[in-house]
Amino acid sequence: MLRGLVLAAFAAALAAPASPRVVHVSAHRFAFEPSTIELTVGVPVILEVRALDRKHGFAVPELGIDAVVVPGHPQRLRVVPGRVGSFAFHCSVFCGSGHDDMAGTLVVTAPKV
Ligand SMILES: [Cu+2]
Repeated sequence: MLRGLVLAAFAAALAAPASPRVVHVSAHRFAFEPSTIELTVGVPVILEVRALDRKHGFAVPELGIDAVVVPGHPQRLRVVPGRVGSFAFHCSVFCGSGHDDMAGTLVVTAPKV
């Protein structure tokens, strides 16, 4: 009986979807860190974007993402990359003289076999 319960719990744990990997991204004048984020096609991730100094934006136009981030309120953006490629992201909220330099790339690769 007990053994059956243990096996059932084990099977349930195997069946439960793993929680997505969380990728921490910080935004500050005038950069994102990291500026290159590597993702895998079909694998969900949470991009947790934090503003460290003032309001910034995190936009990935090709993926339809445009979020405003203010200090103290991280944005959790769920992304499931649909295809291989490089997708530019940038700050979409004017934040000062170096705003145009705030950019980076999501690099999406095929799953490793
Ligand atoms: Cu900006």
